[in-house]
Amino acid sequence: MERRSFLKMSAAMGCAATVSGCNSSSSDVEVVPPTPPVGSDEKLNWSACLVNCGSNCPIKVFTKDGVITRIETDFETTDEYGVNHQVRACARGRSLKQRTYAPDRLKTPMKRVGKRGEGKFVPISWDEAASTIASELQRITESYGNKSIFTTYGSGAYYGFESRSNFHRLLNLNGGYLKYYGNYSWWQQTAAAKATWASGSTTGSSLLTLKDSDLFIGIGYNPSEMRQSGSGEGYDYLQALQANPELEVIMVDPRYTDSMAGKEDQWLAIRPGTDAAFAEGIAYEMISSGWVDANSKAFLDQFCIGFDKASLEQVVAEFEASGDAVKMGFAANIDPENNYKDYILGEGKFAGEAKTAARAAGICGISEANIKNVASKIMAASAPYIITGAGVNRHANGEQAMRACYMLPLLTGKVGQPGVTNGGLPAQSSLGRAGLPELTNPITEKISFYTWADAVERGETMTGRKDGVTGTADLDTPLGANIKAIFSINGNALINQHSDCNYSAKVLEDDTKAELVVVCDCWMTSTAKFADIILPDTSWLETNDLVNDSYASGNMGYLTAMSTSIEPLWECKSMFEICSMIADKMGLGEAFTEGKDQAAWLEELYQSTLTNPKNANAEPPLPATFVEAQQQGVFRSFDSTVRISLDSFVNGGEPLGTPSGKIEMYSIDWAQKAVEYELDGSILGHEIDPLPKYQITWDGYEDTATAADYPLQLMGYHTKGRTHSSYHNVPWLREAVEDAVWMNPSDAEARGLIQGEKVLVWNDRGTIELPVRVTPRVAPGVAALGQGAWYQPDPNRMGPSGHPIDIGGCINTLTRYLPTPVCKGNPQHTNRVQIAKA
Ligand SMILES: Nc1nc2c(c(=O)[nH]1)N[C@H]1C(S)=C(S)[C@@H](COP(=O)(O)OP(=O)(O)OC[C@H]3O[C@@H](n4cnc5c(=O)[nH]c(N)nc54)[C@H](O)[C@@H]3O)O[C@H]1N2
Ligand SMILES: Nc1nc2c(c(=O)[nH]1)N[C@H]1C(S)=C(S)[C@@H](COP(=O)(O)OP(=O)(O)OC[C@H]3O[C@@H](n4cnc5c(=O)[nH]c(N)nc54)[C@H](O)[C@@H]3O)O[C@H]1N2
Ligand code: SF4
Ligand SMILES: [Mo]
Repeated sequence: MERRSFLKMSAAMGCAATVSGCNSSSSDVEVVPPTPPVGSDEKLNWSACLVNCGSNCPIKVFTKDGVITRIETDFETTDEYGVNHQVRACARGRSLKQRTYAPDRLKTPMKRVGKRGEGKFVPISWDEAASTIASELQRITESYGNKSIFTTYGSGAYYGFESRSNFHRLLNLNGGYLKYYGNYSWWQQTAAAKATWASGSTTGSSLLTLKDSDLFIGIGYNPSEMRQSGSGEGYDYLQALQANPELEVIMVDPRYTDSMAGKEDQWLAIRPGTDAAFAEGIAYEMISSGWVDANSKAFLDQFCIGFDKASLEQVVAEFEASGDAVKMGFAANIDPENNYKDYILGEGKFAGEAKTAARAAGICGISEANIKNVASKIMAASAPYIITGAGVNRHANGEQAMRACYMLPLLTGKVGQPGVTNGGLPAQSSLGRAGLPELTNPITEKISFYTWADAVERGETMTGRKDGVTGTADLDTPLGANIKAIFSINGNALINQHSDCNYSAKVLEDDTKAELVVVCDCWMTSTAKFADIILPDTSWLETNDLVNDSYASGNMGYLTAMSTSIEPLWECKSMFEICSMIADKMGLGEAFTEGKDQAAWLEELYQSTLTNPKNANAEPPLPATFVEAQQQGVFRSFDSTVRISLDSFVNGGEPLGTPSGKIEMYSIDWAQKAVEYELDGSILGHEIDPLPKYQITWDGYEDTATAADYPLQLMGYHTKGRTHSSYHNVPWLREAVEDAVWMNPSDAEARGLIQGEKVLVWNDRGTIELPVRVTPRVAPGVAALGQGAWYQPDPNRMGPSGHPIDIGGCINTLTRYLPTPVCKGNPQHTNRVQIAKA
């Protein structure tokens, strides 16, 4: 069946069976779901699912005698899309009863008794926990200074007030701490977007504009699995397809994802990390055919720099004549010979190296005919929407891969028009809520989120030039302190979510390096096992708070006034209580609380929410007090504004914040970084280039050095069964979404592997054991694994890598810890492995 007729049929049927619920797009039949019976002795409270999936779905919690009886999703309002419709939770949110009562809940504060990482703890009192942390903080501050105190990345709880901000406030009252910049999600994407058009992540056109498009190309774009909320980006995408059945959809991904599942016209199975080559092959067709000269050259001349030599010569001349020292400095590093057109066509200094579709095919695995076909479709489209998802950015040199893909919309010359996007992640809408003020941090230096292990080992000598440290006097002034105290707050990135678990474990095991590791979590995670002191936090269902829709709820904004449905379990305490206690021990109690308890803070923060202009159209209108808001539960506001990327620049004449003020196909900033940054030249492809270029990288498809031992490319992806490592310990979800390494039948057959049998997956960094899923849904030569399973090395079994076998099947046992060249991000999707029967 054609996608078009399939969509029409499913629209008529009203509801297809999806996990996150499905809304009918036809407004003539309003289907009201039956209201589950509420026993007269049952109590209902509103809570929310606060993991880092981009939506904070509201959750209805039913209790009886203080015990959770069941969890329901939101179905309070209409099902009709776009009129403050329901925000339905996915399978994860609906499993919160299991998660809350999981046997591995942290029940009391604990201190380590064995070797760090061994996982041996004894319970201690809250008083002892708070006193120990207070005195250790004071000792470490005096001995090593505030720069030696660090809070790691942690995205497990998108609270409003009860958040990690409490710890930041505490540490700021103690004189400050070392902060990180960036994130594991899309830091290379952000770097690429900033270099190209000077704005960050979600600055693409909103998906609502797909009504005006005739071609959709999604490169590593999988909203149906990574934005699962019943009102999130995944749902917006489905609705957009239903609203425009004529839209032709081409998906470029090494995996056949749920975002396809019959809704695409074509799946192009690409090799991981080769998108830049694919984009170059398309660009070659567009330029060499004369299409760009005839159709978009005027756009490129007016709005971009770097397409051709002349555009760069003009910038150099302008900058040199400006008298501005910064611009003159930039001009000195610009090489007009290194321009996009010559690079693609194989002219000028690139003579003989044309980036043809045939060349691209040999690298990316998509046939020459298919590459040429995509190019033809782009040229023929009146409004192509070409988006590149963040899966492409989580690679070695992912910065370049993203930028290479961003060239395609520019080459069409149509950016700024309805139905078209610049390639960035789609614009999102949000309602506003206030958080606890963190106060001022006098420490100016920051490290990349990803380089914390380096900062433990050699922070004293890390610099801007070599390691991307910011906030120092200049590129060569060292950070000047090693990390000595680590606070991991609602994060699992000390071990599980960071690269190379075995290496991280080694860094942490030595307690003469980091002398204090504090973990605040709700469950005994792999990171918690490396704590000196464990602080058991209350879970969401035990918490009062005002939370918003998080950061990627698509066009829907909402606020949830959460109220505790059960008393804090065991001895768990909220982050506000925990930090108040530690502050007390440090003589900072009054400064921390300002004399207000949780209820007073929540009310005060709520009052500032009332005047936030983002909330002006919330339905129902926000009541006068927080307590009244808690009775209501959810407030929503659908944003039907169609945002077009770069509209203000292309149509409004506002200059961009790039050095040239224009869209930079040639990044002037990166030309400078290429000169200034010091990179390890012995690492394949570890280089910076101001032009977007496909680069052969370590562990990439063309890395012949590792290919012999490790012939398969292994890429991770974000699975429906978890949000990162969160929800891993829910048995229902482990049953619902299999944890297995995907392999193409041809690769499985070559290894004699049978569906479902246990395999070992290994490289030099480690070995994992898990079942294999033999499926044509993954490209030949590629293995794919949902990230986030819990690291669980078995000390009694050594793998071929010489490490204990990780029977938890955590992909980060195999990933390499190597910050990327430009922005020092995480290349966790770039790996090479071998696979054999266990
Ligand atoms: N190989 C590979 N690695 C990856 C990725 C990948 O694609 N591949 N993705 C990366 C990305 S994009 C990200 S954002 C990171 C995410 O990395 P993390 O931010 O570490 O995310 P989670 O694994 O969800 O860990 C969150 C932690 O918060 C805890 N938590 C949950 N609720 C609460 C609460 O109420 N209170 C407290 N105190 N703790 C709570 C959870 O138990 C969990 O331990 O992982 C990155 N790692
Ligand atoms: N269910 C679920 N949802 C989540 C999360 C989760 O853990 N679980 N995490 C949330 C967070 S914090 C984030 S940052 C986002 C992450 O969202 P994304 O970064 O978009 O997620 P990924 O699954 O890493 O990658 C998206 C797609 O890119 C593909 N891909 C990987 N490498 C390549 C490549 O080299 N080329 C091409 N063309 N495609 C490639 C993958 O197969 C996948 O289908 O998801 C969020 N949503
Ligand atoms: S995991 Fe995301 S989509 Fe699922 S319930 Fe939680 S917030 Fe909603
Ligand atoms: Mo992320």
